[in-house]
This record gives sequence, structure tokens and C-alpha cells, in this order.
Amino acid sequence: LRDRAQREAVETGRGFFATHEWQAAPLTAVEAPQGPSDPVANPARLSDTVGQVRWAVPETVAAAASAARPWQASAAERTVILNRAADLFEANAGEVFALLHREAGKTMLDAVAELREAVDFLRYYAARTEGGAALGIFACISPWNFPLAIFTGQVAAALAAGNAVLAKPAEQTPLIAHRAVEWLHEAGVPRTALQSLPGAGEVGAALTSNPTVGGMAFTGSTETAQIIHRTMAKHLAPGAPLIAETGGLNAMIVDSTALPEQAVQAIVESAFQSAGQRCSALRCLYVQEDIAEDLLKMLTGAMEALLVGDPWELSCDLGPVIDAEAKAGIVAHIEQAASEGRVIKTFPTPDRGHFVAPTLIRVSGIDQMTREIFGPVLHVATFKATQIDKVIAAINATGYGLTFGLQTRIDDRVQHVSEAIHAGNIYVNRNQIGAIVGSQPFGGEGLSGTGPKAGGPLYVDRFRRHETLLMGGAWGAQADPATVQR
Ligand code: UN1
Repeated sequence: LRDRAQREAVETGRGFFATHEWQAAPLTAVEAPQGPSDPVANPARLSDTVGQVRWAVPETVAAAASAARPWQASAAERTVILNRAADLFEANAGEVFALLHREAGKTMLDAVAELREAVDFLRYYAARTEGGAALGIFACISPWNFPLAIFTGQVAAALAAGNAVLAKPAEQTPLIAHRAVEWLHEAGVPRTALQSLPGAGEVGAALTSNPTVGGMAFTGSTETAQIIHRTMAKHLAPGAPLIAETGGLNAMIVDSTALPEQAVQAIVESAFQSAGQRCSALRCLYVQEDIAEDLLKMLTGAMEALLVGDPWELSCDLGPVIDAEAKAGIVAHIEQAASEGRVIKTFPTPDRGHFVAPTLIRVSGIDQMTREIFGPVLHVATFKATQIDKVIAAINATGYGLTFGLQTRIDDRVQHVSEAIHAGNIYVNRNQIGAIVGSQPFGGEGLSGTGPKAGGPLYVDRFRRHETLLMGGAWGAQADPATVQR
């Protein structure tokens, strides 16, 4: 049945592919000033205009903030409305897939997983509307790499807690966020409780420095999170939470006991699915010296089989990277490595669109990597059996701690390595992407984020106040002193 629903959704999506143009604009509770408008591009087909976006500007933020009112519905009503939104997202699957392909360059595999995740976030947080009080206005700033799932996850958590939300989607992907907000409004979230502000950095800055904002959810780079943190400290109440999910320099260790086929599949998925544009993606592979030659032979063979191209084709494995700037940065990194003779393998790429071929680069260790390269580029280092603790120390020394992968058949090693590594999500004998709402909450440590994990039991609680109500005195039936945590 699910397959049939999916097939039908793909067919509906095809209707949106060829010609449909979407419109996005600030969705505010009052008439607010607006900025200029721009076309939204398709990263795989540069001649395709996916739609138009009218931008918010700092004045839009000010008007939206004054119009914002915490969501007055009861916890039970919020549950019903968020679940209704989940139904609407599912009912519009075809349009979601089309938008994810055309605006974000997502393959069908990624698009299906992303819709699933957005719906899961809505339903998971819908079940957690009880307890605590709204903080007031919550600002949500989300990235282009999960333009539906992360956008919806932040917004749904803030709404579940009863806040008013001001949401800024990434500049590259305003159209799908706009539709998501329309579905949330249609489900019954009032406009005063959810306003969306498509815009650039100045809109983010206006949100971060607006003293009426009571808390902030952010997913994006570590550097931007640090700027947000500093700005919040200057303008917002000291207790206003920052829930940040940021970058990573994610490693995998493959020792000589690993099952080669399993390791290669996990490596290919972790490094190259979503064209490597996940904060969870594998960036640095450590292979034990004894098996390195054979494993790399298998790995390059598997990479050769990956189909890079227009994600609209169902057979496509790797879509484009998000835009020209992203491509230029990744290509410069590959060229630098090539000039140093460190490119192990790369492939030709389609010349239309912002495509980058999957590439392997040799490094001496993760300490040679100074920053996260957000694309289909995997760095490879080798280690000797006796050096495993050194490798762990080098990985921890990066200061990041998002995902980590281990391929081994030694039980004691699983125990030892997983205890020693600092990372929010540790994956053993499988790929290291694709966290699942509820059963595998996702989030990092150190430079990778503040926690609590998205899709986990503690997440919504961070979006609310927890008051202690103390009652004393001798007054009728209330004579018993009571302490209530809420
Ligand atoms: C991100 O890429 O910003 O587990 C985070 C995963 C995803 C990662 C999302 N939840 O692969």
C-alpha cells in the first residue's frame, strides 16, 4: 500500500515538474514591509526557474515580532492541529517531491526520506505538547540541506511548546518552506503563532537581536552559531536558549576484521548520499593499513557505479550541490589536493548544473582537515593496528562531535572505541547518516552543537519555561502546601 501511495505521489510530482512555478513571500500576521523579489533556481538545470521569492527585510521582522502571540490553543488542541498538518504534508507528497527535486536538488531516495522525517517530527512533537509554558516568541533559522525536515522539526517543536514562531528558511530553499507554512496554517495554526520570513543574513541578524525573542533554534555552520550566540548575549534575556545543531568533521574507523562489502556500502552511503551535503556525512575515513589497498579498490569500483545527474531521474544516485558558490568551494578544495598529488580518485561530471563528482582525497589524518567540506568528497587516511588510540585522540581533538562510524568484528573494540570517542551519534557496522525521529535522536557535542537531540525526548522541553508553583497558607480545600513543577 505504501509503495502504491508513493508511486501515485511520484506521478503527481511529475505534473509539477515541467512547468509549475511557485511563489513565496513573507507570511505575516499583519501587513508588513517587504523586500525585493528574485527567481529561485534549480541547481541541476540552470535554465529552470522553480519560482519567485519576495524577501523579508529587517522591517518585516520588526512587524512580525510585534504581531506575534504565543499559541493560545490547549495542549490537546495543539496535538490535533500538528497531526493534521502531518496529514496535509502526506497528502501533498507529489508536490513535496517535485519541490525537493527542483529547488533543493534531492534524489527520489532523499526526497522520500525527507518527507517521512518531516511528518515524523510533526507527529512526535504533537505527542509532547503537555508540560511547561511557552517561552514567548521562538525564532527558527534552518538550512537548505533539509529544507523541509529541519525547517518543520524546529517549527513543530516550538509550536508544540505553545510558542509563537518566527521562522527563517534558508535563502536557497524558500519555496518548500512557504508551502510547509501554508499547510501548517491550513491545519489550524494561527498566523499570529507562525510567521515565516524568507530572507538573507540581515533577517537572521534582525531575529537574533530582537529583544522580544525568547529563544532560538538554529541549524547551520558552527561559525554562524557562534555569531548568533554572541548577538543573543548582547540583546536577549540571559536565559533565552540557543538550540544549535552545527557542523562536523565526521570520521569512520575500519579495522582489518571489518566485513569489506558491508564497510564499502556504509562508506558510500555515508560519504556520498545527498551529494555529501549532510552535517552527519562521513568526511574522514581511517582504514587499517593491512586492508587499505583492497578496500580502496572496492570503494573506487563502487563510486564508479554511482550515477551523477539530474535528480529528476529515478535512477540518479547523486544530485547536484546546492549552488555555484558551494560548487566553487568544493572544486577549489579538490584542485588544491590535486596540485599536491593527493587525489586518489575522481570522475567526470555532467557539465550542466552544479554537479561535483564523488572524490577520494588522501590525508595523513583528520588533523590535516581544517574545515568541513560540504560535498561528495571523502578524505582517506591509513593507520597501523597499534595506532588506534592515536586515531581516536586525533578525531576527538578536532573539537567536533557529531557522527562517528566503526566497522569491526571485535566486540571489545566496539566497547572501547565507542566509550572513547566524543560524538553525539556513534554508528557501528552500518552507515552513519539517516537518524530516525523517536528511535534514533540526532545531535552533536562540542563544536557540533548544543543538544538536546532533535527527535528525542528532551527536545521540546528546551522550547519552554519550567516554573515551580509553590502554594502555602490555610485557605479552604487548598490548605495542603503543594509544589508543582510544570
Ligand atoms: C544536517 O545535515 O544538518 O542523520 C543534520 C542524518 C540527518 C542529518 C541532519 N538527520 O543524516
